Amino acid sequence: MALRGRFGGENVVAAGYNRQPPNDLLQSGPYYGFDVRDRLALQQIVGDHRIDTIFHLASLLSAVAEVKPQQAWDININGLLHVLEAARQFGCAVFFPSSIGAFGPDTPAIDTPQDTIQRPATLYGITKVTGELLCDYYHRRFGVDARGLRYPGLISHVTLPGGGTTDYAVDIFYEAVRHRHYDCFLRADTRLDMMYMPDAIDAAIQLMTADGRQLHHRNAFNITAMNFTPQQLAAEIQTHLPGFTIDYRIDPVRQAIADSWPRQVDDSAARAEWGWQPRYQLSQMVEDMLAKITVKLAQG
Ligand code: VAH
Repeated sequence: MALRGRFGGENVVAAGYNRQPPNDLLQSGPYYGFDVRDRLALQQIVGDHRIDTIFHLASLLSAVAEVKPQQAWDININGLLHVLEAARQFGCAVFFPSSIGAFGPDTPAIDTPQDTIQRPATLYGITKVTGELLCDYYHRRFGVDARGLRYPGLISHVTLPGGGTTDYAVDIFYEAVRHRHYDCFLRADTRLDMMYMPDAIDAAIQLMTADGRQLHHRNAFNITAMNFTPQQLAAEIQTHLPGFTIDYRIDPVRQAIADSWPRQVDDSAARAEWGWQPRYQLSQMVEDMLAKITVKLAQG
């Protein structure tokens, strides 16, 4: 919907598979329900609509990918390959969402450099590193204008959590509004980079509309907006909901995934090469999330 607000409903083709699309998406422009592993369906849509840029977001996330690694490889890699092949065939640009999950326990965890070791410990992270390499290959070998961002945990009041390790930073708001209490599956001191969804969307559009000649990197840019622990997030929520309490019931799988990721990345390359500058910090994000989710839950 953000792309339609920016470029016009009829100029943005939306596609999805797993979830029922919201009515505003169905009513504001073309929508297709199909599996990104269906190469022919993808090529048909890209060709018929003369797509010029593909924002490719289909992926299984970190925690669910550890449960279904073979399916995650199929969706995350073969889906991307089909997107890159369609881009090669029809001359499209491609946006690829990588992740801080593309780093692993051997990566410097503080001020993680733009160019550093990437040996992720999860299948999800392996698909993200592979995706970055594949996108750069298609740019070098076939001239596809592929660009990407290593997103931190993304926080949205629109999309419900989808099986990621950073889902706690969304779940907590629903539980805070509903029950004034949250049982967090990560340790209180688990520090991770995070970003509010409006910033994440703006960053993708800003990267894809930047002058490609100014880019020294492409896949993918480190990017972050804020950095906090569950304890700090809970404390900020308590400034708005004084009765809110949090407990910790650790999920060892997701804790191990979070512990393998950087604590805080250096995103100076994104700031220098295409002017990245986040708008939302912790307090503004919490205030907006609580307000939006209060309305959402009141509407049923
Ligand atoms: C996940 N939300 O938790 C995603 C993201 C950095 C985290 O890649 O899997």
